[in-house]
Amino acid sequence: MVDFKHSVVYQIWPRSFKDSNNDGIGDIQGIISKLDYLKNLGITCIWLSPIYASPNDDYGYDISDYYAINPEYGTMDDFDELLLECKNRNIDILMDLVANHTSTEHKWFKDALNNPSSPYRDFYYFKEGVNHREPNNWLSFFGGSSWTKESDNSYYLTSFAPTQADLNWENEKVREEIYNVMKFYLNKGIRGFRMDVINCIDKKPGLPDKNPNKKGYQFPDDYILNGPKVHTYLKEMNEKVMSKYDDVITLAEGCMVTLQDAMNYTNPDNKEIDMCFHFDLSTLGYGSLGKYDFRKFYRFNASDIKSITRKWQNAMMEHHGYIANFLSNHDNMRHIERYGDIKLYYLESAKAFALYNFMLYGTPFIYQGEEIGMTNLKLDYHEWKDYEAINSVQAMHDMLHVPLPIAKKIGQYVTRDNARTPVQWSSEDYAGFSTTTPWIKLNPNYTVINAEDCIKDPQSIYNFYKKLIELRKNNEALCTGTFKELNKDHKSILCFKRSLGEDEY
Ligand code: TEU
Ligand code: CA
Repeated sequence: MVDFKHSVVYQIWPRSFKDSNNDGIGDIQGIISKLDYLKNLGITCIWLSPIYASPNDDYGYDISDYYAINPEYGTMDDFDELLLECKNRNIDILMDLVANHTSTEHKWFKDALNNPSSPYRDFYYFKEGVNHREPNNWLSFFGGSSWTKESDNSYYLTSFAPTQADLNWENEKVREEIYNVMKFYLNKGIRGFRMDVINCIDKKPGLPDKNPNKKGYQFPDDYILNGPKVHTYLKEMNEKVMSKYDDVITLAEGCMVTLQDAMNYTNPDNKEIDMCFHFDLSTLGYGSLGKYDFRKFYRFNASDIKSITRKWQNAMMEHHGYIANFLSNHDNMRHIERYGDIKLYYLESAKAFALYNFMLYGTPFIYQGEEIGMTNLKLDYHEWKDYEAINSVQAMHDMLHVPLPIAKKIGQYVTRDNARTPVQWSSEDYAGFSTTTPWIKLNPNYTVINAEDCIKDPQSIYNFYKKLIELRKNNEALCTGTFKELNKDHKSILCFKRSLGEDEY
């Protein structure tokens, strides 16, 4: 059994991982067929992005039934088979727990909508409008108002897409329902959860306007992020769920966690969760309104990376908190181009950042395809699938008066679709992902960038990742040793020492 500080986690975004039945959509049997590939790479754990029933407005992050598998991905039997096949290979599974919201197609929400006296109305935030406007001025994460209209003067809170209705965690029945979902999957034998936007589950009581004197929608920031009760709920969840099982692994995802929040979530004395992501690297060069705020032109330099690294690594040394380190995920363009330069230094970019990620204190995460150096595909607007990108382009136009062609260019640069093109398994037709046209455009560079070729080439990115994983797994100092920065004032070289007793890297 591998604990969370010794785990090496591989994120699978199932829709684009591997298609087994040739409908162009990745699926569970596809994942099973690649477990030996993953085992060979050396990873110890898989984080599965959502595979639950979902209308797919946000590709699984809009769940319509927590107890059913999305039929496009397979059945509950397929999932049980995946669990068994992982168990046979000593690979753990973390599932995505999406508990801040459900799809508006969820039976709770449908009942709430169709039945005025439904007990499920209090599962969500329904509120009267004010002066023929939304109940407050909160800006949605995906652009526009955070509220969706129910009828003439009634709205419900949707902090992400309009079909993702925020759950009311004040209602203890909501919490019980979520804990039951967790127990259902833990009883099946999964190892734990990556908790989607879990730092959003405490909204400021009364849901007041943010910056009431300012015009236009305002990002609610501390009114919905890292509220005091997030800690209360996580402690309760720990007591009622995690503590009842052996060795559960939990990971909090949430944008804009401050250093102090993260340390509080993960300090073992607080009995909340094991580890936390921070987004300081992925949001480098964003304007104050987030990813689609291009006013800083996504610019940054090596010193920025150094100071972010220093800040988080030192915090863990001082506060007993713990983070997971990642470079890419399904929400961002691939890091090889964001932080590196694929024209001049393709291999070097991939390897330098991998080395960085694996040598840090904190559990390393790999996003599917990064281990073979997959790159971003600049999709044409009509090929986009990502709701966030489509809506944010419109919002940039409506709210900031950015001309549409420019808004689309920005969208093309940052859209999540960049990281969601199918995994390139080989140079065969359709990259060995499928035998038919995939649901999203395939990057034509699969003829030169693909897993099959990478495995054969000793100098490849894949083989570099494999060595790094082995190195990390066999050296305690790299997992639990201390972090010390060595040449703090150098402008471009990041240098640090990991040590445990006599053992130093
Ligand atoms: O993302 C949370 C989140 O903060 C996003 O707003 C993210 O920063 C943004 O998409 C970056 O472009 C999680 C999931 O990872 C994401 O896929 C979901 O869409 C979102 O929650 C809602 O469930
Ligand atoms: Ca399929």
